[in-house]
Amino acid sequence: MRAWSRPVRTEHARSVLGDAPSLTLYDDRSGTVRDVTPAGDVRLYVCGITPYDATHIGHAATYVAFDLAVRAWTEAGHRVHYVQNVTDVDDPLLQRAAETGEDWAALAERETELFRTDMEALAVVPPDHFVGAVEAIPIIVDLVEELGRREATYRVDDDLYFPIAADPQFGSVSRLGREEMLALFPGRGGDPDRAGKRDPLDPLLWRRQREGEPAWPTALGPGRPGWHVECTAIARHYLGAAFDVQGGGSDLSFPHHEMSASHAHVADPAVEFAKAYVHAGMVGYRGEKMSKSLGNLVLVSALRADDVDPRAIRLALLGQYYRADWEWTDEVLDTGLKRLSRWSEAVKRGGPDAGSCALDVRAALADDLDAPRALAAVDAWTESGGHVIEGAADLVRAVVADSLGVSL
Ligand code: 5CA
Ligand code: ZN
Repeated sequence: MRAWSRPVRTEHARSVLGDAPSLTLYDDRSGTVRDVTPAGDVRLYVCGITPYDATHIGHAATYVAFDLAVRAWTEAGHRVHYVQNVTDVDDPLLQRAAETGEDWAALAERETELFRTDMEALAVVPPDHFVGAVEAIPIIVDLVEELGRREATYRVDDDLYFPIAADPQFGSVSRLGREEMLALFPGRGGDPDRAGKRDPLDPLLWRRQREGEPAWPTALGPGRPGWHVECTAIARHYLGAAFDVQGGGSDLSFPHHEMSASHAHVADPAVEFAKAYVHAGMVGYRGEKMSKSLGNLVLVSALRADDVDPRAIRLALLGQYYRADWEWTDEVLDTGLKRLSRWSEAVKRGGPDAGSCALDVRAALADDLDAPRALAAVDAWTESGGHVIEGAADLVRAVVADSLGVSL
């Protein structure tokens, strides 16, 4: 499906400073911060939205975090191949549509469109391929058939499941113990109690058509795909094997990224799924994880409708370290608003030499996306006073635009 418009890139910082340093990221699978950047092109997959409600600040924080990575790689001279899915058919979407009486496809289309406008307002670089589950059904079916040929599918009634026992590497992505997995599974889309499963943790691959549910006629029979296999199929099809980074919020580490990787490991045991698994922390609001299912949402579109400058929203997000869990509050937004006005004034006024500020911003981002440290470097320049040097404000503007995604 269509993505959204690309924000303008000045390229000025790169022409003045040359290539930014190589990006290191915390890889959950190895438990270390490491250089995840290949020699040539970078291949990135980030799990996209399930479009049954509007983009909230938690989603925005996750996509802005991976946007910093895309920008850091681009500034370092890499071409980034970026793929993101849209889970445009799945239980939560169908449930919401049934509750409100809206057509499920119309709901998905409307919320996906709102997501596009929110991402564009936040100056998030769009993926090269923005792929809906519905349009991906043929490649998902191909993958399930491949798993079938490897004897890694079984029937429960007319539905198809994946036996986690087929994957000797199962558990290597999240590195959780079985008890922890069993505790998380039901709250994250799993159905441990379904009668007939070989293992309570086995995930659904293909759901046979039910009365009143959408279904597609395929070689697997009429039905719709399971969630994890959707991302495995889309990532492998558009990026190939052993792509560089699989990303999303930390709530996806298990089961979603574990299962997606497991499907891929069984479909082709000779290659890895992703080389690194990177997760953003969970944003909370009023003491709980911000989530569509709990309904404690701060929507990007609602803030925009209140005339909050999206650049201030972005700066508010960048003020939080991406890997930490944090709470959205009025003060977080206020800090972003104040920073935007201080920085805008400062670049108008001009300031001292900005070479070290620009290098500090790039170094902070290359160091596992330390945006708060990058902001502190710009704060220091804006507060430093002293002699106004020609071109200094232009360099600050450029690095803030290209690396941080904020046009002053
Ligand atoms: N469609 C699936 C992924 S394939 C999905 O999880 N959709 S979602 O709409 O629930 O979430 C979209 C993205 O936002 C995911 O990467 C998820 O991890 C992230 N996310 C959801 N809630 C939060 C939150 N409160 N804080 C930070 N990130 C969040
Ligand atoms: Zn996904």
